[in-house]
Amino acid sequence: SRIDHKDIVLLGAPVEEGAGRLGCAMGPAALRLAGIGPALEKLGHKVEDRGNLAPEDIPGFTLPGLARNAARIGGWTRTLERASHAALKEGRLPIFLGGDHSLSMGTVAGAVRHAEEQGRKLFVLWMDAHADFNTPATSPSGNMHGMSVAFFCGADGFSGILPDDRPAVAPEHVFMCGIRSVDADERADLAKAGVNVFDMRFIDENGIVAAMKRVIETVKRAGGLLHLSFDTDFLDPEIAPGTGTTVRGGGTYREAHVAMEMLYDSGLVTSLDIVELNPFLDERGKSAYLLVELMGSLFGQKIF
Ligand code: NNH
Ligand code: MN
Ligand code: MN
Ligand code: MN
Repeated sequence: SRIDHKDIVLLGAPVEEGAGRLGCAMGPAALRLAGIGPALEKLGHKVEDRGNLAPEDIPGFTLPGLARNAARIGGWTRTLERASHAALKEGRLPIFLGGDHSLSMGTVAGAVRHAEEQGRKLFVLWMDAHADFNTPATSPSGNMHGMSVAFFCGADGFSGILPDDRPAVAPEHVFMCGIRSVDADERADLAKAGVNVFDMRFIDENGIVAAMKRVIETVKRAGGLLHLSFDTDFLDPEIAPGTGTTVRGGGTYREAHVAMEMLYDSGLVTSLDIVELNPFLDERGKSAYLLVELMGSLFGQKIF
């Protein structure tokens, strides 16, 4: 078999209570229907679809501040943290089929625990219109899909979801790409924490290739692991309407593809989330098919 083949596991995470509107629970089914498994197999990878996960029950759990459905999201976080850690420990490349972006609270927490056990650093590439750096104290909406990065970077305000001694991701190891909607307190916290933000203006002025080169070089130099978290709303709503919080001026078709192509060539991505696909809002599978096509580029599909 090909030497660059990956042992991929698909894990459905039909969580939708972290978003402001329902429908993301249908995301895993839509990605499967759009052919994610066969697309990756066709590229020479071994793909094992383990079906959908289910959240742990944490009856009565709440968080101080504004955090809607904290018990449900806390339960998903515990389940996904274990699933992510276990898949990486087995030497697999887990692809989490979302589901809203709160699922990254668990998937990234599991990945950083694994990285730490390996004596490696975990880097996160967050491709999104939004920074998802709110906390229950700063969030204007209370939607936990807008809090994932703050959570896995160890921000205050989330205690009781995971044990206190779990490792956090260093904010300087987080790279955000495509950002164009940030809340007021969130902006101040991002700057204070030192997260690397390639916003849409950076991409307009320098190109997405410059942003990706910086990410890839940094991770390579550190010998790090790289978790890619791909929010559907990174993409421009003209090409990906099937998501709940569209923001105009997003990544183009070719910007998204070349980013995925560069990541494939780097060989660095060790875990992945595909999130915020809301099939109820999509147009005849357009966004689901595009996401599958982009995953093709991320896993070795060549133009020529
Ligand atoms: N920043 C907003 C909030 O916290 C929106 C977050 N929505 C997202 N994030 N889709 O990717 O509610
Ligand atoms: Mn193998
Ligand atoms: Mn997001
Ligand atoms: Mn978003």
